[in-house]
Amino acid sequence: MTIRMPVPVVKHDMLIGGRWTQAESGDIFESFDPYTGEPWAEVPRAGTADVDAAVEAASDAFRGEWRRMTATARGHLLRRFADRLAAAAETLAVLETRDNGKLINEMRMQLNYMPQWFHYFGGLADKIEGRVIPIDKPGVFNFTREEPLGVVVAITPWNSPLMLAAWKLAPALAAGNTIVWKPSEFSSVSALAFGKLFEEAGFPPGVVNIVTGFGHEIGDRLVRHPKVAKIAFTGGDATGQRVYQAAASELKKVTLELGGKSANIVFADARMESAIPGLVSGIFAASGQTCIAGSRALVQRSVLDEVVEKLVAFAKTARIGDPLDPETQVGPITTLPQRQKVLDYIDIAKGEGAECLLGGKVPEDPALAPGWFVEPTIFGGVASSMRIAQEEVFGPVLSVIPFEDEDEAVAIANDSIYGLASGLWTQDLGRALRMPDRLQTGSVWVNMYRATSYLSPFGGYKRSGIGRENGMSAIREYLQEKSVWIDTMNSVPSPFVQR
Ligand code: TXE
Repeated sequence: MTIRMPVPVVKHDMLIGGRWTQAESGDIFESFDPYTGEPWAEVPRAGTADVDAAVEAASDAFRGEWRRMTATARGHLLRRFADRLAAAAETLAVLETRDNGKLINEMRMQLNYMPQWFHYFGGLADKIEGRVIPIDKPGVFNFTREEPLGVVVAITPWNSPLMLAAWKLAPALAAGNTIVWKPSEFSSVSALAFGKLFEEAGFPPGVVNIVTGFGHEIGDRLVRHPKVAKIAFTGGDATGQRVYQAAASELKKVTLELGGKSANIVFADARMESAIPGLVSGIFAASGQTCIAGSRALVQRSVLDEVVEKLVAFAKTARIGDPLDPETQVGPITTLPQRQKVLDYIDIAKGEGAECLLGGKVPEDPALAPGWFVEPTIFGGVASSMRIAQEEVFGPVLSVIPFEDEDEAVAIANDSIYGLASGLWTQDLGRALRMPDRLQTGSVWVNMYRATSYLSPFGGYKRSGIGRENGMSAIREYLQEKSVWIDTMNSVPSPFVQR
């Protein structure tokens, strides 16, 4: 048990056009520490006037020095940012943990890894090449250019605030776009510290702007602003749908990453020493607040009793506590409404007849009472048709669903509106190669879970999203191709016939 020293509440500014500023209205909102349940920071509550100012600044920056900079110089800036980020990793990790309650170990891992995104995409900046097309028309030279889109709006959630922003900002900047970033109203503090590093690295003013505020107040203006070319969004699917509809009405491009209901499938031939911690890490790490949470454990019936017994025994040992304490394994839920949503789903599962095998409530330890905790919870007796097996809870709640054979495992795994990720535990090589072809998800992990990299594409099938983040595919999401035609023969065309 750690004793936290109280920290003074700090008032932060947001970043618009290279200026650190309050909202035009002067309004602020409080950011809460989910472990203490107390406000610990004050953040500007941007309104539409601030959004307009940020988009104008990004639009001016897009046409200014940034646009004239060589791709090599742009890449160099991104790599300089990566070095600044590496130096600030520990400070940022602590800010993230205070603001969103995720484990310090997890945030350290994310922050120490994050510079790679800026090194990798910085390296790609000057490798974006057009093509010369062997065009079929005599006397014509045809080539393509890869051009940035313009102003990109990045809208990010609270669960991994900086990592999910890095996945958008690094490729978007490498491609030559400018940014207006709106972090979640539940986790804006680390974003503002991140913004300072762009300044230190030497990015021209207005290339990266950060507006803090509520999605329901400024989200629509951000998405619909006529000078915004693209929206890169991570969040819930209901909000994603709203963003997509607003973007569609203005014909804007989108990348959407919208969560899931991922199946973590254990076959009887699995190495149980790996599979059991794999199931636990899939759901209880990050208190289940990750888009790739393996919230459905599909277990082959012949080993169901053994797996459930070991799973419950292992999960029982998880240490719940202060997320800033490196010994803690399960931290609080980031937001109060989210905790209520998790508790509501626990009631729904009980009402549907699922059997609560572990947890299912707020911890009784009085030391944890001020924080927004829910105990790691495991339900047995779950049928795939139940709401607890179909809907994203985004909390430490695991549903165990039995299956007989491979066909049934595939049918249950794919019985979801989502398709973000799946996990598979088996020692059968044929099955390890066969199953990824049958699972309708953007990522499949075999004998591992919850791995992502700047090198490998990430995104969803079905309602889990549109487009890909990370790897070579990601930079294409922020580029548009232009075809240039040049007559090389001074020919005199017939005005009435298409060339
Ligand atoms: O997310 P929202 P919430 C899921 C999870 C969770 C649910 C709701 O199931 O319980 O979503 O969480 C901004 N126009 N995920 O309400 O609303 C908002 O300010 C434009 C999955 O916290 O999706 C924030 O910056 N933007 C997930 C961002 O959208 C709007 C991560 C995400 O918030 C907006 C988080 C609007 N009208 C939650 N309304 C994942 N995929 O990892 C809100 N926003």
